[in-house]
Amino acid sequence: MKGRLILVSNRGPYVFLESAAGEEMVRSVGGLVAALEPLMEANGGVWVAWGGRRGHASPAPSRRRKVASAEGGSHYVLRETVLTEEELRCYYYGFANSALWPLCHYFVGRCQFEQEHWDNYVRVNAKFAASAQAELSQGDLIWIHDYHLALVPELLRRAHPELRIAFFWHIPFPQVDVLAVLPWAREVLAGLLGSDVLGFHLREYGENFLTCAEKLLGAEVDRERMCASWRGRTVRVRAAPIGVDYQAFQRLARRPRVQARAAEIRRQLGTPLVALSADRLDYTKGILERILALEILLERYPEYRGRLTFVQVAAPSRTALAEYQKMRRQIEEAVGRVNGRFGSDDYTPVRYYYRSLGREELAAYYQAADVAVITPLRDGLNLVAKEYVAARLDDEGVLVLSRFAGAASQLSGAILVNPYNPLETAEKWAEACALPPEERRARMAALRENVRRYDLQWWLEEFWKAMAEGGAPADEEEEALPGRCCGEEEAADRATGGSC
Ligand code: GDG
Repeated sequence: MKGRLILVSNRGPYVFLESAAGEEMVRSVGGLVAALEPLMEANGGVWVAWGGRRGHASPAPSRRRKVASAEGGSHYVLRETVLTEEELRCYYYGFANSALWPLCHYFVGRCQFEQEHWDNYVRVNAKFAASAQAELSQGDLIWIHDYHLALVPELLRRAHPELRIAFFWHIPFPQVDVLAVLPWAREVLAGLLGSDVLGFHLREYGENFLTCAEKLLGAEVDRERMCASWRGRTVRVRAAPIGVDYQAFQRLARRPRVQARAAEIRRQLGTPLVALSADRLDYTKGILERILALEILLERYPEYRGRLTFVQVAAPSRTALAEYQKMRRQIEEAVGRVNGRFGSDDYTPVRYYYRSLGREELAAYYQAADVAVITPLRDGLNLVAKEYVAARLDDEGVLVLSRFAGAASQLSGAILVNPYNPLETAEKWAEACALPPEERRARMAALRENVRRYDLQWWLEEFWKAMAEGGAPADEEEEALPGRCCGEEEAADRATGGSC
């Protein structure tokens, strides 16, 4: 690639905490950072992001620092965009997380649409665009991430008509009837159309985008070639589900320390069966519904009482929002109820950890779990499902996965459930616990093959290819992804976008 890569995302790899003792850099948790930091560590470049700092009445100018890779040697530049308390409240907690996030996950009733939030969203997007522009040199490639920064492509395009701009949208892109509810849907669509290449996990999300661009904005779209023409430019829509660094997870899983810790976890839990989920604490992740499903399972299948422990790791997220605080209380009440109903002096059915674990500890939990129960109500993709598979060293382990996670259309081998139906989830969860060994191994072997093949590197290469093809239509055939959902062919089609 000529030029450097300039990544632009709301959350960067670190959160900066300021106290009387000075500044502390804390690693942030989330799918996007987990996926992109290895890329920056390997290739260098610039990462423009908000550093989690708050409380500045008047914003300091952006700060810049070098971040060395974990192995030393290479480094990348982290340029921090500093936001005021007001901007954070309105742009981040407001428009991004109380309007776009619920809307794109089909929680229309949870949406709050406030003019003040939108105004700040516009202002903050301009701030990120200015930070990126300050770093720009000839030949650089800009790669913007996620729903917080939908206006940045158009803002940069106006200033630099020739700039190469890619965007990846990490969450679902909703159907037109849902996006139409957003008072600023046209502005968001026009913002995204400033890109050359617009990436989504699934073809279905890309198709939703094209329909929205056509119906709400009047763009000309070509669904076969997956592109939109708008203001004299062609924008290619690509679908490629993000992968995980399979080999890195395998190396992590092989560490004697991780294996010893996995054995210790099992010993401490003390039951022959261990089930696991790890999520940011978010209503989209279906944590409460999962606890209810476990309650039904223990009610209907008394043989699992005393034999099955469910570990729920809930990483704190968006804690300033009242509805997240309320949800946390509801989850903790449900955990207490299930433990009260089915627990005893030497048995705790649910182990609930409200904290973020270190990578090694998380890998040890992945290894210790006989079953992963990953049942979001809606999820763009879900990396935890893939990480669980990548962290296994043999063909043991069963993945129970929500139909409404983007990963479901790719991960044949998983047992799919409707997370809105706790009875079905309980039944499938029990089935997973009792799966015959041959079926278990066949399912896990298929999962491992898929996660190994369509890994992070594959995803990045898809992105480089799409960027190299640029905005111009091309006709070549693409390799299809194996998948399921509505038959192999259709699923493959959904998972990889056509080229335009
Ligand atoms: C968005 C989309 C899409 C979780 N707990 C801990 C921890 N994690 C890490 C996991 C994983 C990441 O956080 C979560 O990724 P997900 O994909 O599950 O979910 P989102 O954060 O909502 O991500 C999602 C993703 O972007 C990528 O495009 O898949 O659909 O919503 O990497 O490992 N990490 C550590 N401790 C924890 O306790 N260290």
